[in-house]
Amino acid sequence: GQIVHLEDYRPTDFVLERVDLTFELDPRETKVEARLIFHRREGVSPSAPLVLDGDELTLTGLLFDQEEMPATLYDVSADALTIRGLPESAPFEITVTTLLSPETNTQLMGLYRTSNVYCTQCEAEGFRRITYFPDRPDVLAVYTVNIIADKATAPLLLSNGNYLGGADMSDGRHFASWFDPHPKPSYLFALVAGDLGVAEDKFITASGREVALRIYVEHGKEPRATYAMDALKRAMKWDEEVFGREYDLDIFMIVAVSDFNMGAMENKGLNIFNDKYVLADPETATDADYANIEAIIAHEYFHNWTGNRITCRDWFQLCLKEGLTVYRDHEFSADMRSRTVKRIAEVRHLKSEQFPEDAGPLAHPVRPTQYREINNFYTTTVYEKGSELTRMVATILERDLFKKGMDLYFERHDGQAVTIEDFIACFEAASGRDLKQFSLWYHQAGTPLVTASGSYDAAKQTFTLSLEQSVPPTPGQSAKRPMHIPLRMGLLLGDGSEAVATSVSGAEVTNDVVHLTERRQTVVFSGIPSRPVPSFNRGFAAPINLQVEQSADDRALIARHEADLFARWQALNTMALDNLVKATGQVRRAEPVTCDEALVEGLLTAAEDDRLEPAFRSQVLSLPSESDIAREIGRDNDPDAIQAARQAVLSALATSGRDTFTRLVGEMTLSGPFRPDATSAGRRALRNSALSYLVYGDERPEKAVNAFRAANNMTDLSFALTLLAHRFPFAEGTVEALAEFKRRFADNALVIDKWFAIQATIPGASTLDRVKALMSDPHFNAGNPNRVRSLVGTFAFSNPTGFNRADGEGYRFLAKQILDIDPRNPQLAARILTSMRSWRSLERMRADQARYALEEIAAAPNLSADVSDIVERMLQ
Ligand code: DPP
Ligand code: ZN
Repeated sequence: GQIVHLEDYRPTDFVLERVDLTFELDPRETKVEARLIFHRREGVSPSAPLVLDGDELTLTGLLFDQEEMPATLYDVSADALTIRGLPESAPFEITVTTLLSPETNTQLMGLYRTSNVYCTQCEAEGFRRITYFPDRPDVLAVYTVNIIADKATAPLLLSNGNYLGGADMSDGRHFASWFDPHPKPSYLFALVAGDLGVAEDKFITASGREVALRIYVEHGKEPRATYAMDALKRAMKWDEEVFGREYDLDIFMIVAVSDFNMGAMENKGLNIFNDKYVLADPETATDADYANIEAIIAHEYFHNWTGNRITCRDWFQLCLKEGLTVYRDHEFSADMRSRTVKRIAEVRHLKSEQFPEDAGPLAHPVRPTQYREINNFYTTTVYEKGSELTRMVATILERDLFKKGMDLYFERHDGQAVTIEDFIACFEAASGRDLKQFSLWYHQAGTPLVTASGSYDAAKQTFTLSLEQSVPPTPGQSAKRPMHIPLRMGLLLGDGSEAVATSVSGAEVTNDVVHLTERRQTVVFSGIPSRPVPSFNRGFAAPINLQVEQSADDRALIARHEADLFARWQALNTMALDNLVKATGQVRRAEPVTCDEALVEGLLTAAEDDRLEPAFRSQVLSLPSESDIAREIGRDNDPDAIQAARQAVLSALATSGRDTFTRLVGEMTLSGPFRPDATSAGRRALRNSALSYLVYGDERPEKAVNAFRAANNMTDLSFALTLLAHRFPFAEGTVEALAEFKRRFADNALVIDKWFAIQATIPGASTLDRVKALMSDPHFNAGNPNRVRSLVGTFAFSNPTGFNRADGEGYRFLAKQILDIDPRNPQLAARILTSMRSWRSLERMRADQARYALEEIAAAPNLSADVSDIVERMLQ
């Protein structure tokens, strides 16, 4: 693939006015007729040809104003249809007819079949697999879609917009027509045809319009769409109340399909979802599943304004819609649940997924300037870091001006395809604040490091804070400029109260935000009566790494008294991380592992504090993961040592806290029917955290077996099974529980995915053989992305000791899988390959083995653009 550069952007030569599509659906021979009305853009040379994108298409007809196009006037190549001799300024019509085979489309891009349902996925460049088209997001047009299909197998015919009408035909087929009045880019096109059940409801908008809501699922699964429907209605209401955004069509549809590369897709009026993020009931879905469904239903719905009504000028601007929409769904979940607990979960996710990406060979700016394969830029940097940037704008501007900026964005750019610069300009206009330096966050990759040190002058009653920032070099960017970092912080006095400075000098300070804008800055707080303990980065307002010398006692003070609960969790988590890093060194030097008294004390005090909500206490008890520890260590990592160290610390905590954990398991036990609300979920989470310490503190599997037997919902059941499998992988009780779980849920692929994932994450070298054996299980299906992700993906991403076996077998296994998946589904292969993104931070022997495996992939013939782009960047 060619490298695409942001600086090469220019508008199309021809303006697309209207699109009329007619699909005659057939599993192997679907005929697509596209009637496209264009005119030449003013100022474009009269000899410029019309170039339309295509991918794996069979062209069977080409008309110009309904007349056959002479062969001398067009060329077809592998990826383009070029038409010459077109009118200088008058509008004209091009009719393109193509043939496709949905059934053999294993890439799951364009039009494909899943469980006998026709469906589409067009983002980013899938529409060109349906017809020749100017397939780019700045080409907005109004679409009419006619669908013709066999009525018996496809009684349901859906597309974007509003239903126009339909009728039976004489040959057993029928048709339906849809019209979408909102101009849209081709990536938001959708079509679904098949035989599905439906859950129905309605929503009355703020201005009193009635919107029909429909969620289509496999027949018989309608009751499992109840929670998704509830989440949808809450999302629609929230967007009206918080962002002033109303829905704009008469109908909103969601279709759940079982083969899908992404989580879901925000097609105008017709969202298509991975069924994993729609279907839920207490017996089969965990609390995490419910929370994900709520978040993703909301995310896709919110795209209707941030993405659809206002879209991206080009794919470099992907964060314009994704970062902003993730920010919106985070705020929604925070309002639906506990804001603090939600923030902790977000930060854990950001640090475990985005920080490693930003520190490795795949690092790229939130707004990149070049790509070879756009599918590889649907990254945690674009999404999660992109969201953090929007959050920082909100922090810098504060609530009212942020809202004013958002309102201006919606007003100024509705119906347009715009850029990050346009977005930022709205906040500058609304606030009068210069955000030029802040914009560097979009352009400079890498996680900034802020180093802080303070000194107290008792005579002058001043606290002087020295701050230094640096952004590490990343691929293609060696030197970085200082950024505008909004550092939220407080100064705690010895009694836990917060010091109020009489004046601050050296940096702009607004409320509790210090605006760090220079490489080195000194901030002086006056009127501080005694030596304060600074608490940095409240709410994780800035996505940075922070380096600060702080004693365990100071951290404990923050953990007990900070007004910002997130900062309390952060203090304890940092204490735990420091201890785990130290313990890893002890393991590698063959010294006994020590667990600090302050850590034990801090964790148990918070766990027992019933003024704190259970979900928060559960987060406190959940230690940093093995990959968190590896990231903190940063280089020469030995996953076995990290695992051993973490186990040792866990056991020490289990011993010290046995009474607390036993009591919590009892106190947090719920009675009555399962309810998926955040409060109940929090109690289950705390109970399970406490239970896991008891199980890790015991040599026998009974406690976990009993928990497995007693569980009456999927959260508790899968948690108990995980404990059993991870702590006692070969115990009889584990073997039985695994077999029983599989028997009980044999007809539910989404639950079997949990069964695969639990086994794929069993620590230790022997899990590779287990994973290989599971690939021959009849429930495994190498063609289904959810199955592949649960088994192969989970093993590579989430099993540090199993995957990073010292002998390199884990990497060789992955290489083989990648080469096997790639010809069928390049997007999936490339995504799973990114699990190796931190290979350079491994110790020498493992890093060498990892490199050989990557080189083996790189040397394979006929690699997709997706995989070769990832593997080459990883080896660079
Ligand atoms: N459907 C994916 C998302 O919403 C890509 N747009 O993030
Ligand atoms: Zn999105």
